[in-house]
Amino acid sequence: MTDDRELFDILDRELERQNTTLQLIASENFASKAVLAATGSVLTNKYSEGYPHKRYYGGNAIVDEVEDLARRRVCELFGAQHANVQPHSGANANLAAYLAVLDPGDTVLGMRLDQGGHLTHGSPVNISGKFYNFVSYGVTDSDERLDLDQLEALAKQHRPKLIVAGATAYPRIIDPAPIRAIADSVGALFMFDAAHIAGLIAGGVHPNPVGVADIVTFTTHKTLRGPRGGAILCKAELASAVDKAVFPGLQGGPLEHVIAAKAVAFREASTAEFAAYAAQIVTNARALAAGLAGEGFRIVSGGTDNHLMLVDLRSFDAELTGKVAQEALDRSGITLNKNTIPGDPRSAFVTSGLRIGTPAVTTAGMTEAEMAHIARLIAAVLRAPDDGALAAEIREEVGVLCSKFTPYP
Ligand code: DSN
Repeated sequence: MTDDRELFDILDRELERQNTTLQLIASENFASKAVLAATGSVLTNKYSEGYPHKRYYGGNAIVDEVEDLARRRVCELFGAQHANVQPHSGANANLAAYLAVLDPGDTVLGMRLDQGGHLTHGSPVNISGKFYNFVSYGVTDSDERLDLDQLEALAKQHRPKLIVAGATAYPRIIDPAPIRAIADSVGALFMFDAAHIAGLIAGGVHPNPVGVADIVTFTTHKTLRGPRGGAILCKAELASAVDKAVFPGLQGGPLEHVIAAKAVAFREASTAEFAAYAAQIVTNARALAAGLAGEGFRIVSGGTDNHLMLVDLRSFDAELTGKVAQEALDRSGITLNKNTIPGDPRSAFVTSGLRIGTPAVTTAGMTEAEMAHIARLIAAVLRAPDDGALAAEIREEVGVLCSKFTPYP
């Protein structure tokens, strides 16, 4: 197929890494072969600015079928009135949603980055925080859960045009209903960023914000297990504004090969098998959190309702940072990321916590017994993070474990 060994040898090594080490990054997953095939298809060759049946270039009749199929499937999956499947990423989907309903300088409520929110929810270093007047809410000190009282008080004080819910590092269910009520009480629009939990919603294990929120954005590659990309669902009355914001507002030619892969993923996510997968993600996350708690780690908010947990390392070892832990675990074949925890005294580059997710290992077929094993491996590494010989031993044990659960045999 190719004589470009220089590049494809590198890809072979990445395949080997994914097959032989533990992937515990909460936002990652293993897409199916059908998703990979669509992503690697000839649709990458086609320019199709515009939308189905209204394109700027010729030759798009077949592309139109692909994009129509993706839009129809995702609307059916989530019960949406309108879908835009063109956003290249979750960040682009969020920015397009803002562009659709806000003017520069408008006030928006979003979750604080260091309490679980996302960069695009108003961080000062992101365009969202530069172009719009974001005011941040967070979690309570007492139970580390979304502080709805604070959200309501800030909404009354600042009268935002938009309230953004959703998170990138928050382990609990986010119920859209009370946030809708707060938005209504101040006349705000309500956007739900479901990037992390789209697969849990599709699988019926988390409440569906579609129909409750005015706009729902999400990524297709996390719990939803599709190709890397984003999407927007909205009420019919916002369809035209959302479409105009994505193109020509923000993006150029859509990635129709990725849209084809999104269509594949939406079909996969509509099956009973996927619902069982989504439930197992949460079962596994709870088992892993319980195993880690048993090893002496404090789990932020006391547990998890979704695909991830935040681990406070200080109860295990007051000196251990997320940075050191991430690097030590990486050397041992356990891939995850350092993360700030609510009220973290350390910076985002150092942190006192880890974020650990179960979507990928669940796709690989692991269940509660493997979660207990992984908890023991993590604790063993972190008891002696500088021990190179121990890292090599654990790396071998991880390899044996992964050989029984290989995502791409
Ligand atoms: N990088 C994604 C995550 O890990 O949550 C969000 O942008």
